Amino acid sequence: MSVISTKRDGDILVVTADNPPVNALSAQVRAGLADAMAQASTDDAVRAVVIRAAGRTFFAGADITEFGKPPMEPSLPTVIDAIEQCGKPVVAAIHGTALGGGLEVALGCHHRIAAASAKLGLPEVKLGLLPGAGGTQRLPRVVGVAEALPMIVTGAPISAAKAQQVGLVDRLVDDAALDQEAIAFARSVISDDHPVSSARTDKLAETPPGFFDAYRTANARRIKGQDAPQACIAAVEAATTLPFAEGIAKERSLFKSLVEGDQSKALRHVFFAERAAARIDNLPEGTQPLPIARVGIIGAGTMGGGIAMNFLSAGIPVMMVEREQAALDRGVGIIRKNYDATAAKGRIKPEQVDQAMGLLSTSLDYGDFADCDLVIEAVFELMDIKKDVFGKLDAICKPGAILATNTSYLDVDEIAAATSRPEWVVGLHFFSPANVMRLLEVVRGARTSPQVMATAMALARRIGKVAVVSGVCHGFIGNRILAARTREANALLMEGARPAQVDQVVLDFGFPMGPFQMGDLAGLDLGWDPEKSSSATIREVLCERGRRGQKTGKGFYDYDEKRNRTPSPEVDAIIADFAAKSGKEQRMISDQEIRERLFYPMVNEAALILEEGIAQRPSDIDIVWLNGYGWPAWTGGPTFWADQVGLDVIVAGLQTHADRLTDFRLSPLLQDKAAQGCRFNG
Ligand code: 3H9
Repeated sequence: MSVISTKRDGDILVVTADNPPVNALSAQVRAGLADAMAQASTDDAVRAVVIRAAGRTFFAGADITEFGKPPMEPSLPTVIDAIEQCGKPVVAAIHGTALGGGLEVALGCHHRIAAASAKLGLPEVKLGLLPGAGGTQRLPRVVGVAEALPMIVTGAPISAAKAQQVGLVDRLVDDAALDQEAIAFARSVISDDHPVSSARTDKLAETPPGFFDAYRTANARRIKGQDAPQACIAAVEAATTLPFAEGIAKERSLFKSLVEGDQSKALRHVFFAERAAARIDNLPEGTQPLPIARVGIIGAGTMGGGIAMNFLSAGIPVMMVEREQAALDRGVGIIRKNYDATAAKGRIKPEQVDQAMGLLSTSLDYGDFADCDLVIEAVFELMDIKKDVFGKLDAICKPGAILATNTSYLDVDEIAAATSRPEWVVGLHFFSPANVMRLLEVVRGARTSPQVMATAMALARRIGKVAVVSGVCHGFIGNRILAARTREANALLMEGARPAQVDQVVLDFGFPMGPFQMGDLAGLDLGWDPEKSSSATIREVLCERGRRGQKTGKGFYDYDEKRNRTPSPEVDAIIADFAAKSGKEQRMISDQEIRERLFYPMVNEAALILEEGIAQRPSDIDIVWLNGYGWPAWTGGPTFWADQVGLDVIVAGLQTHADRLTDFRLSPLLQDKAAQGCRFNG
């Protein structure tokens, strides 16, 4: 069947797109739309047009797979011009998501009518692009710059109700009535003058003086180092200073340079990487996820509470068990406080807080897990404790219940061996704060069954996580690579670098935080036992001296009451003392060397992880670091970034620094790929 079909409803031509799964505006779709518009213009019996889409959504944008390939005619801007210039009114009937090029098509139409559940947005910036089919010029003309600019620069979609409120949508209708209403609406406007978005100037005239400079200043930190948001602002500003045709030319040229640039390539990689991560290798065909209707959680601390919120928010009942009532009460109190704070910010409705809390039950008795389909433990990170917990769960939980550990480092196979059902044991490694962080490492034990894996991945999607499959090893994918960076960050201190210099290199790379800032934020005493402290590491000495991180006002840095950090002479002295004792020569270390020493070993660790089969594919490693550790998305993640740098360059750098690197073993996989001029990705 053709991706675009037309059908007459009296004097209305109904143009339907049917290009599953998301009606992307591929070359075929564009050609079909162009033909349909030609038909509408020449057929005298047609007096108005409705453009609609079959399946789950209106056009979700340009076909991202076409970027980077030779352009195919007709271009999207040409098709949209043809729609706008049609002498007969054209109505977009929007359901699902009108995104990117899809919303640009709608903006080319003379009217927009939307199903109440629809969402509209220009998310191109998330792909390192700007709306390149007139969106930066037409949207501000239709809704004004104050509404248009944030939509274009953040890429966040708006609801149909909001779209109606700002004048982007003419009419909102019940989902089921959309097609009928769109046809009736088209018929009702046949004799009217039809509004042409590109010809409008009324909303642009409302632009306050200094609007763009103020926006740039207010958002400077958020968009630092990123090409696309800057280009988005420049293009929307052009809408206010240039005639439409010149504004479009400016948009075109900015789009062209973005689409050819490294940042957009990286972000497009991320888009597909995120979707690839959801796939489990070697899953027998037809493996179906099991239903999860009730979840048990052991531990009401920060982690257990955060994990619980994921399920409560998704409408899944939770049974939370602790050893003492006081701990349970505290945990429940924190969960409610978190929900109340979210409601106070307007992100959820007050009744949703009650709904979520209503799904939470608590108990001091493991026996209450008997009817749970999944139990997740978030208890202290000690093998003996975990084994004890799993032994108990095995005795209590019903057959077919999944037993999950939230361990960040421990051997999931050893934990599974404490049960009589290792096939039903899986690692679910949430990141803190677990109700906020998107990443979930789903750890596949040697005996974890395919169905349990499929269930865990499906459940992750249901609770809005980006899940990545990891094999069993110390620290799994994320923390194992983190350890490689931490080792080098510490070694650099001993050689003469200062925490602030190391952190600055990481900040300049685009991370929100450097390793020492991160340590201070998390607390340097994590896992530190004052009874057993032996003053053997800088970190131990810092803890001994009460420098336990931000919470004590000092750690690697000194903090003022507003948590502003300054380098600490005391820390410098501690480091110098350690360095002297170790006999390490102190030297000036360049930022370039710090960068190579921190990031190249991470790439090496990623390669080791791949050759050991811990990660299923290179892009999974990128997804872990982008979503769990603040790696800047516009560089694509560790393996994509390594491809851009050149694996040969990285291997040469590792060899140069080899004598100074801690616990270093060059990955044969990395070495081979570099020698053959290969990449990790594609
Ligand atoms: C643009 O429009 C540029 C223009 O301004 C200028 C041009 C000149 N193309 O996400 P899902 C695939 S830029 C190709 O799992 P959901 C996706 O890879 C574009 N493929 O579904 C996946 O494939 P697979 C601006 C696409 O229900 C499958 O569809 N638009 C595209 O969770 C299902 O996707 C955007 O950035 C595409 N545009 O979410 C919107 N979109 O099954 C991007 C999806 O093989 N899309 N695929 O893994 C989305 O945000 C979500 O897909 C959407 C549905 C919300 C629509």
